[in-house]
Amino acid sequence: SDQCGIAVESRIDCGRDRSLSRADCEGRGCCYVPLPQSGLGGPPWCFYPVCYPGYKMGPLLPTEKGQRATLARSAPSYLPRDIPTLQLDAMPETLGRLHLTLKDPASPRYEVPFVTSQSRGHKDIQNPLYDVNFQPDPFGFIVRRKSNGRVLLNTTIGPLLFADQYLQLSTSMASSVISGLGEHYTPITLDINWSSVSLWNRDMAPHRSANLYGSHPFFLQCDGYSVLLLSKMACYVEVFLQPAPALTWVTVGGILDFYIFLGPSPQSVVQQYHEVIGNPMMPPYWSLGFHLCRWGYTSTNITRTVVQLMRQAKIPLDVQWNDLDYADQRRVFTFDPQRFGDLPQMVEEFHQLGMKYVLILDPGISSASPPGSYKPFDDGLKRGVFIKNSTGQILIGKVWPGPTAFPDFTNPTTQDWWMDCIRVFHSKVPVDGLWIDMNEPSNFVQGSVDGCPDSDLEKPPYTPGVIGGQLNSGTLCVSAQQYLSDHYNLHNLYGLTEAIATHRVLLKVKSTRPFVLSRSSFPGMGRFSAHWTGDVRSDWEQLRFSIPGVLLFGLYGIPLVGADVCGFGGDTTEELCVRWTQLGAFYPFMRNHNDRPNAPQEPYVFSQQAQDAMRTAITLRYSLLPFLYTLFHHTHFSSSTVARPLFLEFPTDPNCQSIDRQFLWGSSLLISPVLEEGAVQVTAYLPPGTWYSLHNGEAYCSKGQYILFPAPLDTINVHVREGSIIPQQVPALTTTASRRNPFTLIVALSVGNWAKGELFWDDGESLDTFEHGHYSYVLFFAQEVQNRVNLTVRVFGVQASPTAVWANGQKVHDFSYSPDTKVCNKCLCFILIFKMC
Ligand code: MIG
Repeated sequence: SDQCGIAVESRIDCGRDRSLSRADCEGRGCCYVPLPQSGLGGPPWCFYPVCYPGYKMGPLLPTEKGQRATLARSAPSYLPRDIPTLQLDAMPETLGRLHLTLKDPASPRYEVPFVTSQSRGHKDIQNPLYDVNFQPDPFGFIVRRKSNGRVLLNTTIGPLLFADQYLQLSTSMASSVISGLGEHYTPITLDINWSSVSLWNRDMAPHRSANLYGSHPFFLQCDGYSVLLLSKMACYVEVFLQPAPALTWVTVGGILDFYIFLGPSPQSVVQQYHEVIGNPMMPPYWSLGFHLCRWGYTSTNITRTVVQLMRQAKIPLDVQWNDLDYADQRRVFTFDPQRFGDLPQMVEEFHQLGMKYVLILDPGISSASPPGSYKPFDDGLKRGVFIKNSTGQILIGKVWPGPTAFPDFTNPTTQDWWMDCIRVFHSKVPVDGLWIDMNEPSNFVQGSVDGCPDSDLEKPPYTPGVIGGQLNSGTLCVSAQQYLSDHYNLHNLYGLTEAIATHRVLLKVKSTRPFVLSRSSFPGMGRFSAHWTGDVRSDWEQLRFSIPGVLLFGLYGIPLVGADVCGFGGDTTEELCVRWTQLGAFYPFMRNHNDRPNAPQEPYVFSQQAQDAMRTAITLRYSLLPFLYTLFHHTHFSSSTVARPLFLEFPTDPNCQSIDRQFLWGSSLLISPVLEEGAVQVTAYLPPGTWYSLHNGEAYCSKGQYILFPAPLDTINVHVREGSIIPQQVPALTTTASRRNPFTLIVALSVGNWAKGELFWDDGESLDTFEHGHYSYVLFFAQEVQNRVNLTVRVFGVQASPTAVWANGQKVHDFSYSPDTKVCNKCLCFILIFKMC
């Protein structure tokens, strides 16, 4: 009938919960139209008719924050335990941000409390960028961009389902180019050809179509600029994508909670998203240096030797790490009395060298030590900090130390206990930062050593598309009890809550900017922690996919991110490790890390030629750190991205839409690494305009085209965008030393013969320097008039009148300083100017 005359690409699956025969399908009131190919993975045979009965919407009434309506369904759906009555709230929060929620008014369900949106209330919003229209029966809504009438979302294409353990909503999308919905191993744009992604945090080495360590239910429409976020949910979410283009959210609990961001540019969409989840933290300067780690530095002496060999090779190193090797029987908050007996002295030595030290901290607390011999567990037991099973006993799983209990970081008592554990440990071993691993949380047995109960929570009516097939695979029983709710509702928050607790402790203990590196993540984590992309393999494909991996986390508001340089799993090769070090020099977070059984991959183990190439790459990074740091300042203060996909900077250039083998730092450095074995050239896209080689200033005038560049083993291609000034500093073996070196500038003139740039500078580690005014802000402006380049430097925030100003090694006599505004004109440095082509 007409009701089933729906284009194949627009069919919405009526049998997601199980596969249906014709009779079952028609019994649901759905259309059954088989297709020549098998239904597996492709378009469904059983799909909803044009008009499928569902909720009916009552009148919209004004509230303080917007409008509210009640939805009711008269007949039950095909799902167990329908919620018959729902409350809809539509809340215009800013001109570009609309918030919609659908919940069960009768029994509150768990909502994530960590999202920090400050809504101003709709009364202040005069003329928003959006229009919302509701279809009352069956319920659906349509969001349009007011300026051009373009439909951004349309949920009338399928029914709303809202049962106790199954919530579903479908919407059309404005375009088929979509990014986000991490954490997954994908290119930067998602495949919408009948694909699906599962958001359920899991300890899983990155590979295709697996659910990985973090969950980010956020997507960006690269050319539609509409975005949707499902934020107050930490339970299982699955998203189905189809070529209509359309998507369907399915979740197994909680509420439906959407933010729609209207941009209009993709860059402003990202900003609007970060306003809701919170801007990223300002990292300590040293954390932008080079980090070196491996699982298998089995003693302090071995660890010391690593540092010595790096210094002998004259390769910069800011931060030396230790993995689990340091711990006594792998129990956190202890150190092995033999192999790591002098750990405190070793850390002290590293500090003397101007270096920092970070070590790993797993959440699992050994529960099997003899009573009285392991304080973190004994104390935690007394204070009731551990997650309990469904019958109220402490849930015991298995991780590296053997049987372990899991701290419940949603409990304030646990946060205090964590503080005490770290404080005591830190008083002996003054670590500079903490690496929180295994916090999905990871468990080597399914659920617990005693298994899990046979319940609806453990086995929801809908079988999730996760690795292992069950929610409790590789983690805790989801019926386990936490302070705020069941683990079912909190699972995806475990890493975030641990990161918050750990950040807070470091803040208290050190009173400087905390450095935390977390494997698991959730929206908002960038305020507390950095992230690495987990157990990547040492191969060329993983090298290539590390770029979208890193760029996507920038969109998610976690800009301090990198993949393990040279790969974690398997043996690297010299060539791969050189190329990875070159790319890694442009990850916002750069750490070389390796697994125990593999061939060593510290820079100094390779040939002289490879070492030289690595030194060149890392040194290049060090010289650019003032620029990188300034980008972090902007991201922290006004929310942008550091490592940036090209489409964000050039949204109207269709060539940029799916580029993820190259990326930008901010808006002015274009990085084009070699990602293929044996290659000594790279084909790189240059967006329209003039780009200068960072190495020799050679200019390329691009019409928006691919250009073939030489890329011998010692070279990574980096281009400077016309019109920009890049502040640099003479590199050194640590940032402690490089921060004392002279600054230099690269001035890349535009067609109009001008360039500008900026530098944010402070002591690199104090808290809230920007908020307290303890910083300098330098603006550079250059202009060429009649073959004379005139460079203006204005330094803001100079606390006292400088006694002298130097430029290119010569005293500047005509600088001026104003004590009122604390601005100094003409205050630097060594300058390099690139000429136009
Ligand atoms: O089950 O601490 O991703 O970086 O070296 C493996 C040992 C546990 C996983 C981390 C990896 C780390 C390793 N850890």
